[in-house]
Amino acid sequence: MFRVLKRVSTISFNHHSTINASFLNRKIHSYQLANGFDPAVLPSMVRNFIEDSARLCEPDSIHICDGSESENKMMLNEMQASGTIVSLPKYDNCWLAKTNPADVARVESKTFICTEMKEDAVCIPKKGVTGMLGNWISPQDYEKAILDRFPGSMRGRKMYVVPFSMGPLGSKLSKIGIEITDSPYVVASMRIMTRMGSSVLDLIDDDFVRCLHSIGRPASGIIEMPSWICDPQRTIILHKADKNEIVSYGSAYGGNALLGKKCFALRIGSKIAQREGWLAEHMLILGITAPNGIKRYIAAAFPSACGKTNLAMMMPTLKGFKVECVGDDIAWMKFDKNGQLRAINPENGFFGVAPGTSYETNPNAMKTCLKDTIFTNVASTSDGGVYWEGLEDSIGTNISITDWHGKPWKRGVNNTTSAHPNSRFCAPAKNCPIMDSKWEDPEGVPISAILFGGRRPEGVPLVYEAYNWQHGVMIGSAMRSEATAAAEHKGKVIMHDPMAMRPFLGYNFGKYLQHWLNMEVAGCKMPKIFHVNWFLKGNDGKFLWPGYGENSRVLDWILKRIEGEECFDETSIGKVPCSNSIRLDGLKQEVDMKKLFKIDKEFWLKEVKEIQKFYEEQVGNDLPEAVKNELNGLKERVEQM
Ligand code: GTP
Ligand code: SPV
Ligand code: MN
Repeated sequence: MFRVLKRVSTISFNHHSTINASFLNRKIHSYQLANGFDPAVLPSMVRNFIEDSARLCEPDSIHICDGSESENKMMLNEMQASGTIVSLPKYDNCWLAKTNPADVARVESKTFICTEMKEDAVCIPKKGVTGMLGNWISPQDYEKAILDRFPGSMRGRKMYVVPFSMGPLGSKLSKIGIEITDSPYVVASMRIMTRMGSSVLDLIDDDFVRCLHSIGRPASGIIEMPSWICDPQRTIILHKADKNEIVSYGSAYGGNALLGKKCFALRIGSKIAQREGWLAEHMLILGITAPNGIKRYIAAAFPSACGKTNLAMMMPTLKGFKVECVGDDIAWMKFDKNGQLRAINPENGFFGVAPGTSYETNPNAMKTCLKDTIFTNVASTSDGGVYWEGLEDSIGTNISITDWHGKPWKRGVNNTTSAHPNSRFCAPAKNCPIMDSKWEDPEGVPISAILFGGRRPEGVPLVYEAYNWQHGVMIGSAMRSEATAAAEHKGKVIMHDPMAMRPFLGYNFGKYLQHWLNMEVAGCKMPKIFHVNWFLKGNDGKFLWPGYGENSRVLDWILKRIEGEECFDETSIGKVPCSNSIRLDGLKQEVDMKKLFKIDKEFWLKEVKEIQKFYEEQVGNDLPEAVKNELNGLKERVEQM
């Protein structure tokens, strides 16, 4: 222990290295550079990062990724050899990974934001209350967490250097990162989810986000599942926004390990956005064309596993409408010089929830993952395909199923699910048949409306509109939703998930709300804000609204509102569709519009109380006055109902 600590104590894990370039060059060459890449061509900051990481993690060799087809093949071969993936011969270039059952979702409780002052990272909760809007770690504990885990963590392994761009290469809205990892699964996934490889190295200067990732090495020395090494006991995900630094240890799953996604594009991204005056949000972006030919773009923030991918790829049931996809998870949005809000999707692929996805609910997602896709924790079929809950009608009776643990599984016999509820497909965006022609436009697409929404089984109507921007910000801040399988939360409790950003905030939530309020300046065209809820349930526990493609009926009303049609009634909570303004023609099932739009005084009095409690206990003094006033306004209106 002492020996290790002594050795690493000479390394400062930061980018202010003073060692000169030629020395670094020699040091890097003393590792075996697996693909013969000449590190001399790299900017010194990049070399410093690689060198510091290599000295800390002690890999056997370093591989600087070029993103090529041949490199990807090598990665896939390596993973097949180690049993991390198996091929799915039913499709074209598709693969299935099964993880250690202890590494299946994001771990929010082990995700930290590091700042000198705690209140810069998180709101200070009321005495005796546990804060739920992010976890803070001190710089000292941050360093210690790294030194407790990383020294020698890559021994016997290859260290991959993954240069990637969040956003189209060269767009002014894009940002560059380098992820260092010892997981070929992460490399192959990053190649799908981001623009990755030599073309990024060509653009790189000293301004990039440093992402260090190791799957780790359990302290016990016992590796339970050699095909999926991880260290769940010591998993930790660290962010230092002012240093543009992300450090992740112990997990290879999704947002824990594909560091461009939640860690960079949302947590570090939201902090950069605050500094630079734009928004980094957990939002899908879609384009919708109405039968009259007018096209609008809409962004929507729903919490994890609450319908973003489905809405982003929707097949409208209303005739004459067309939806096209710009992105399904993250939006970076900035006002242009004409005061128009423009959005880019910083990602290059989809890491989508598999269960529930089918040709009935989301045919475009099904088509997207027929080739070049890595599936994780879904079930497999005897004819070399995939299976999950929701695909019951799509497989023949002669086909047998192997569940995500690798055990034989029979529907109606086994009382488990065949696929893990957070099982996913990782597929390139370009495979989606309805990608928008402007999805890679470096200028971004113009946003006309922002939707908030969550899983609310009761009380919250199908759709309502905010009275103005400020009211909309309050609605976003008050969002709540049923917990899902995307993180470690158990059960179906209704949790606060403001702006769908609770797990992804990069700084103090009160300051984040103030930043949203500050976006409203003279000369800017503020998008209209709506709240939607596809998840109302009847007394029988069934959804009251058919959802999926039928959500086009709600988008139709939203489009009418964007065009200024007066198709609304004013209520205490906001503007709701006036009677007959939501089209129901051609709907295959009866829907109870009364229940879908019921605004119950008792329910909303309770809701207001709950929001007030949330503000007081969780946000405290950091709550902007304007948001407090909006809640008071809501309270008064509800009391007068
Ligand atoms: P993340 O990738 O975790 O951020 O999730 P997401 O917000 O993209 O959610 P996604 O679209 O993958 O949907 C998650 C689950 O919700 C799936 O099982 C869907 O089948 C289900 N779902 C999506 N849209 C609807 C809808 O309109 N109605 C109902 N009832 N379920 C839906
Ligand atoms: C989410 O949880 O919101 C996801 C999946 O999109 S992950 O990439 O694991 O964060
Ligand atoms: Mn998401």
